[in-house]
Amino acid sequence: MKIKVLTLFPEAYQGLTVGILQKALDAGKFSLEVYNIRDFSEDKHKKCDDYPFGGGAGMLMTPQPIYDCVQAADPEHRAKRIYLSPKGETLSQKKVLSLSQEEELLFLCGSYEGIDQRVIDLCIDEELSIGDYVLTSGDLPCMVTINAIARYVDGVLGSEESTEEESFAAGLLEYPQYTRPQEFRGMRVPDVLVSGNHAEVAKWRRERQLELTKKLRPDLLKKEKE
Ligand code: 21W
Repeated sequence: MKIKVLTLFPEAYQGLTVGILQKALDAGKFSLEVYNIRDFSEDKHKKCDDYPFGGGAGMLMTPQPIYDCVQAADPEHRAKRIYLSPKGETLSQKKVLSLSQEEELLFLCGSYEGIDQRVIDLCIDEELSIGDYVLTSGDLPCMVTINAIARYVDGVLGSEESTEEESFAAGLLEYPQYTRPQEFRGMRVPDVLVSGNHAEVAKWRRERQLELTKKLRPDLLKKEKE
């Protein structure tokens, strides 16, 4: 998969390429190109913001640098072009899975109070939010989305951390997990987990998942039936 990011803060993306994701990039499982929108500004001071017509607080991103950056990054519109926006569809695991099937993705990140509506209308295929809270730009939502998608790209996760088990568990909270020692501060690991009886272990985990989900996220159980 090819991923392109258009942002005013390219340096922030160093924080994305650590751990499993860095390994996957090194192995060529997917590629990440980060474009600095400011590089495309035709203004003599490389300005990328301006006042909103009609007035109001704050500044908007001006259309020219964004439009030219999109044309440079994706001249033939091969990518699904996504604008990270508080107005967008809320990201879900289902959405992550469907985006992971794309050959090429372009993410446009806004700063300030947003971007000129005309670049959205001209260039963007869909808008995506990560939830109902206010951040300062689309960059963290973009990194969250890429991180979630990358886990589904073939060969990114080893067999140890496969997404197989997750899809079985879809719609349920995770069961409690324990590692050594068998007793810690007087608290023992449940006997069934050290019994060696795989069927009993599976049954125990499923029961805990259902119990926890009913208690903490009853909305998920309603969804599973839909
Ligand atoms: C937040 C920009 C709020 C502008 C019209 C009239 C992208 C985000 C963002 C941001 C406003 C996402 C206005 C969850 C987020 C993002 C920056 C409000 C005022 N508009 N997902 N007045 N949360 N945030 N604009 O903040 O760009 S995806």
